[in-house]
Parts: sequence; structure tokens; C-alpha cells
Amino acid sequence: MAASISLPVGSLVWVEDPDVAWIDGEVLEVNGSDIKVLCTSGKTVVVKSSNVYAKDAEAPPSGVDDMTKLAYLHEPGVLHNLKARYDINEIYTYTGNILIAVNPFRRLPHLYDTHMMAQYKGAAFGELSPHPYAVADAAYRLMINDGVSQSILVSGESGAGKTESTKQLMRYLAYMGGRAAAEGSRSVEQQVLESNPVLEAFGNAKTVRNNNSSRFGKFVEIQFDQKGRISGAAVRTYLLERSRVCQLSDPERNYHCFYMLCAAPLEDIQRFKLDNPRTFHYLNQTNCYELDGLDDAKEYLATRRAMDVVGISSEEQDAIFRVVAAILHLGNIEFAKGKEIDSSVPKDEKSWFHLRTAAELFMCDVKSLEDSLCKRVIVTRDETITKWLDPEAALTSRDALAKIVYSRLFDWLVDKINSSIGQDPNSKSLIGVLDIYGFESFKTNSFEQFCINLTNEKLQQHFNQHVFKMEQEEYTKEEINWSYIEFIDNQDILDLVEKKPGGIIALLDEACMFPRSTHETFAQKLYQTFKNHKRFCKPKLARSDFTICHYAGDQQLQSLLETLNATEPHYIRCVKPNNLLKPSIFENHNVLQQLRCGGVMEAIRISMAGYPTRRPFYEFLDRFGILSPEVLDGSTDEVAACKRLLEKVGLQGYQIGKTKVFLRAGQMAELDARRTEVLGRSASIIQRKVRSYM
Ligand code: AD9
Ligand code: MG
Repeated sequence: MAASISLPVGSLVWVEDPDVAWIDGEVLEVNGSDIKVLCTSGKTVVVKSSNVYAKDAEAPPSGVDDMTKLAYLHEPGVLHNLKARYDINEIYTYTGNILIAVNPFRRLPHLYDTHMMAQYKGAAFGELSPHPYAVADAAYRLMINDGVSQSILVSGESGAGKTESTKQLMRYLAYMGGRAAAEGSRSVEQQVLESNPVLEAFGNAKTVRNNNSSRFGKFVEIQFDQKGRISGAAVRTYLLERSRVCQLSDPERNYHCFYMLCAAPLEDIQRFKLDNPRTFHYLNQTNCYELDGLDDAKEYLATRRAMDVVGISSEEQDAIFRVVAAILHLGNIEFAKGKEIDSSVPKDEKSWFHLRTAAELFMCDVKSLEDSLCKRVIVTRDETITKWLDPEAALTSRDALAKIVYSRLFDWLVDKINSSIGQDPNSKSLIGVLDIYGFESFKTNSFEQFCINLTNEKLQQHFNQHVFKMEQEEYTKEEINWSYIEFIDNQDILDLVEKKPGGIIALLDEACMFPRSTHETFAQKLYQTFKNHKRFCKPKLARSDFTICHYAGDQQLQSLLETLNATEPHYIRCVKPNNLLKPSIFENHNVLQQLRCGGVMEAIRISMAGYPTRRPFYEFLDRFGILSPEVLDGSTDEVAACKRLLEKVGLQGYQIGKTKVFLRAGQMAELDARRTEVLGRSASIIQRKVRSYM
């Protein structure tokens, strides 16, 4: 919606700026397509009119709580609105039904107290300030009134605030659907809430982007009975990052539970033969051990308490931490060449100690554990062959064992939480909350990133389709004529990856069946097949381990999407205002990038393909009556007056709904430009008159 519209001298505009992305200013001169603008920074720039956007002179300085109230829905307008609100600690803003949450990086306790929850209870959506409670409340009421299951999808990049938002949603739903627990027992909603710290201890870690980064996706399904009370819950997790267990880069940490355990009370330290985290290979690959504001010793006790509430017995808790300790010992076993050719044995007495301790903690036979690390068993149709592994291969198999044990432990925890909370087989309606990690892009992207990004592409498509549907529902409600509006979607990317046959995953499956496939032959194949595909550049699937390909991909993701498709979705888009993780810093470029990738601009673009600006008839006449005052004369019929006004000014393609005027993108700005002109003319007439009197 660039300014192909005329912008007369004196108009307020946005122009691009290398430092702050968009800066506002005033048009000084117009020469054909060149526009000279005096920016508020004091700079004067000459820009092409196609790069200039009109600024709404009437927008309130503290912003609007819903972007669809903006007269002009364009990138600088959206950005400026979010920033104006963030500056006064208004971190939440709607774009229609979508909630945008900008991470405050400071505690705002008053926003989340019980008093606040009580206010949102039953309030109409949009009546109070934007808030996750309002989204949860809308979902809850739709579920009760229409009997339709709901889902709330929380997305955003790492550190944007997804997990925090998810926890607020869960708190509100627990508040709405809670029931007093029978004496001495735990209530379902307490168990649901306390499952969070348990999962975070084992599935979250400090990364460069977030000190408490979730390294797994989570879908919490809260089940309700006929009366709207919580009757059960299920937690589903996706794609736990396994590589972190044995491979770290500075300044990140391994999963929190390892450090907690090393800070446990002495009795447990002795039981598990633990030591300073600096002595363990799986922890000492980086220099980061402690986190500001986090006391691992306290966290250990808090995690155990949360486990008590969830219903994990203290024997089970001991077993869990035994496995965590065993993994640390496993990581300290090193290998040397053995007597046989290409064989290996534990390197020294220290390695033997860790092997014995690991076996003891795993409660398995030392010899079997040694064999499982130093030998490989190949089962063919005719025979079973045992092959020695050289020291390097033994190290790989040690790490593989650590990863698999850890991820099984995590799965076991999730199962335990689910069986302990219990499922309600009779529940007719549920509310699902999805906290999925956002797009990730590192220098080398592994298969883990590939799967994460595929999930996100799928969710993005789900989002686009839904936003598009909501737009069209509004048009239907207002009974305006519309034909199918094209919107660009990401189906081509999904085809590239998923199509059978011929997509990347299908080719990967094929490659896995060929014994002589290597990373290089696979890369070549992809390169040849997709060299002309516009969504494909030279592949970066470096070092993807072919054996992993069976655990992810279509698994898991398909059933998640099926669940989501059976629900009425609500969206929360989290935004990270800076990479320093500090309060009060709003980096325009950074935020803009997220709005573009995260689908906010996409949602706006979808609505722009239709009739993005709507104004109730009276508001429209109020603002633009001045363009043709005669249409108002003696008329009480707002609709007729609006029609006559629009005809007079010669706009095309707009629509008249039942209660509102629907304008195409850019038309509001065009009307405002004319209004500025008329106001300017009348001002100069008044000035001339004043002068003639003097
Ligand atoms: V990741 O993809 O799991 O790495 P998230 O989940 O998006 O990421 P998270 O919710 O963990 O981010 O938020 C990151 C940090 O921002 C939190 O640890 C808080 O310190 C901070 N944060 C986020 N939201 C809020 C909030 N509403 N109020 C206060 C917040 N602090
Ligand atoms: Mg998270």
C-alpha cells in the first residue's frame, strides 16, 4: 500500500531510515515521483513516492489497543503503534482477534494477580485492555456456550515470551475451571500448573537467546466436564533437543536438572557420587555454570516439591535423579585402544570408576554396559555378528546412549504426569494450549532445526488459513459482495518438503534405503532435483544423521494438526523487543523482522487483500463530511449520505456493509490527503480574510 496516492505538501508521512527502520516527517516538496521530506530527526531526504507511507495525524500518541483501529494498516504504522504502547508498559495489543505480546523483560506483577483474573472473567472481548486472560476467557466462553473445543497457539522466536504467556493462560483456565480439592488430595488444576516446573527442569536450558529456553514443543490439553470444570489434562511434547545432552557450545548450559542435582543436599550428592559440575564432561564444555538470579540448590528442592504435587512418589523421584546422575558419569568414560584390532576399552582407572558408577546407578551389569559401548551387534537374517568398535566409535556410541536414555526419561516423565493427573474419557470439550519453539536458524542447520522449521511452516499455513477465514466471515456478516481474494500462501514450501513422491522427505527416505548413500550423494540429489525451485537454494542439511529421520517428520506433527483442525483457534504472537534481554529497549529493525516472519504482517497483508479499513457510517461521515458538506444537508440517512459522499469523491472498489464502510487498502489515506488539502484551503481562505481586515 505504498503511496501511489497523492501526498500533498504538508502531509505527514513515514520514510525508510537505516537507523530506526521508519521515521516520520512532513512533505516539503513534490516533484513528479520524487518527494522531499523533512524528518523529525531534522534531516531532509528526497525519496521516491512509492517508498513513502502516509502517517495518521489523528492517531493517539499512546497508540491504539487494536491495530485494526489504525487508519492506515502498514508496516511503519504497526511498528510505531507497538513501540508507543511498549514505552508506557502496555505490552499487549490486538490485531483483530490476534494478541501481540511484547516481552517486557521485567516483572509486572499487577498484570497477573487474582484481582486481574476476576476482572477478565466474563468481560466481552475487547472491552478491557488486551491480555492473555481475555484470550483465555474468550476461548473458555466459546467452549461453554457453543460446546466447541478451542485451542490457543502461542508463537514467537526464542525468548519472546511464549512459555510465560502459556503459563498465564493455564493459570487463568485453572482459575475458571478450578474446583475445591477434597481434603488431603491435590486438585487437578494444581497438578496441571505444577507440571510446568517439572517439565522445565528437564526440558529447558540456558541458550544464547534465552536463559530459560524450552528445548521441546508442548501442547497441553485441558479437559472440562459439562459444568465447565477441569476434569483432566494431557501434556504432549514434541521434538526434545537431544544433542544438548552431550554437546554444548559456549555460553550455553545443559538441561537445568543436571546443575540442580549437582547442588542437591549432601546426602543426595553422596548417594549419586556427584561432584562439582566442572568435573563432568557433559557440563564442562562451556564456561557457563551459574545463572543470575537462579539458585540451583533451591530449584532442586522446588522441583522435588512440584513432583510431589504432580503425584510422582519420592522413590520415583530418586529413580529419576539416579538416571540423571548416571548420564553424567557415562559422559566421563573415555576409551583407549584395546588388544584386538580396532577395539576399545575404558581408558584408565578414572574411566572404570565412572563406568562402574554409571552401571550401579542404572542398576545394570557393568560388563553389559561396557559391551554396549565398545561393541556393536549386527543382526542379519542368518546370523548375529558382534563387532568391536574403535575408541572413536565407542565415544559416539556412549553419546548416543546418553541421548537416548535422556529422551526416554523425558518421555517417561510426560507419561507419568499424564497418568497421575488423569484423563477424562467423557470430556466433550477441551482447550489446548500450544507452546512451540519458533523458527531457528544457525550457521549450520541440523535435522533438528529442519524439523522445527517444518513444524512452523505447517503452523504458519494453519494461521494464514484461519486469518483468511475470519476476514471472510466478517464480510459475510456485513453482507458485502466479495469474490475469492487471492492470498499468497506457503503451500509451495510445504510441497517442496512433503510431497510424495518427490519432496525432500521422500528423497531422504529413499536415500536411507540405499546402503551406499552419503551426505554428499543426498545433497547432490536434492541439488539436481530442485535446482529450479524458487524456494530452494543449495541445501544446508549438513551432518544430518540419517538414522534420525524416522523419529520426526510426519510423526507427531500430523496428529497435532488434526487436533488443532478440530478446534477453534486463537493466536498469541510473542515479540522479543531486543537481544540483550533487557527492559525498555525496543529495537525497530529487530521487531519488524519478527512481525514479518511471525505472520503478523502476513495477517495484515491478508486483510489488506480485501477491505482492511472499516469505519462505522457515523465515524466515516464525521471524518470526511468536510469533503462534500452538501451530502449531509437535510439527510438523516447515514447510508445514503456515505454512498453519495463516496460517489462525489470518485473512489472505486469500496463496499457498503450493514453497519460500516469497507475501504480498499490505501483509500483511507487518499481521503485523508484530500481532507488535508481542503483543510489547508479553508485555512488559507481564513488567513486571506483575516489579512483583508487588517
Ligand atoms: V523459547 O523459544 O522457549 O527459547 P520463550 O518460551 O518464547 O522462549 P520465555 O517465555 O521463556 O520465552 O521468556 C523469556 C524470558 O522473558 C522469561 O524467562 C522472562 O524473564 C521474560 N518474560 C517473558 N514474558 C514475560 C512477562 N510477561 N513478564 C515478565 C517476561 N517477564
Ligand atoms: Mg519457551
